[in-house]
Amino acid sequence: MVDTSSFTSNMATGWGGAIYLTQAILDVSSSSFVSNQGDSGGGIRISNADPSQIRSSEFQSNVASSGFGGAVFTWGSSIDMLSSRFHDNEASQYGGALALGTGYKQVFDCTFTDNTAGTEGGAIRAHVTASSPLWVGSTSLRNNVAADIGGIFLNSLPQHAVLRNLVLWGNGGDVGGVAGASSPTIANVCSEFFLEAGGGNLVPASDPFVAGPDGELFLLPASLCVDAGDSAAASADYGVIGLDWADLSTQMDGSLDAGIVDMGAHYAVE
Ligand SMILES: [Ca+2]
Repeated sequence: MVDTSSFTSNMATGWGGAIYLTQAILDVSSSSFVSNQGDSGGGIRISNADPSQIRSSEFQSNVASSGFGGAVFTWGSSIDMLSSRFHDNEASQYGGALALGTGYKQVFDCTFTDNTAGTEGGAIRAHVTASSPLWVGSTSLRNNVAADIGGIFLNSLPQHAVLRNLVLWGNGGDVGGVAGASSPTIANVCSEFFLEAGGGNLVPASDPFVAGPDGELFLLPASLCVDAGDSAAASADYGVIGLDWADLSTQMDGSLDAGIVDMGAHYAVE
């Protein structure tokens, strides 16, 4: 267990700049990983580590110098990524912030900004199959960059991925997979691009975000993404974390989310 810890400027010539864990459970909370570097998993690399969790942590400027997952690279591991922020991480190949391999994967209430991948998935690249599904909920992504899909790249069988209550802007390709792949379930998503008909998906006319002082992606009050989410789904997702979205804010002024849930990541009010 890692709690309230800082890992800064560590370097590995192999996997996992700060942490490499196999056949054990990773439980990280309220910690920061800054400017660490490894071949793959610039911050953390885990394999066969069930069930692992990363919560309320920050990953900034970590680098996968010759492989995958600038911040975190997983394989054979179920993992919950909860209420964490990923900024300016970089992978030479895929998964600028997260490269998620086999295993059951959830990403809830996370913020991804300015992450970069050389190939696929500037923010997230996930391997998705029936036995390795992916859920991404109440998460915000802006200005992530990759040669192929700056936002979320779904490898293999995207129909086993569910994306809901997300806000994406400036990723130069928000969600995608290999040519001809099946479609994920996309619902109540606010995106720069038309992603999927129906399901409450919206295309705002301009950038819906305003950056907060600590790397938050707040929503502009008049944005289409406000009061447009799936409240029941958000309640289920935040329930995993033991939180209620109505106690959190998507707004720079700290006003609590009321009425219908807002799309995207939520933030604690100081
Ligand atoms: Ca609301």
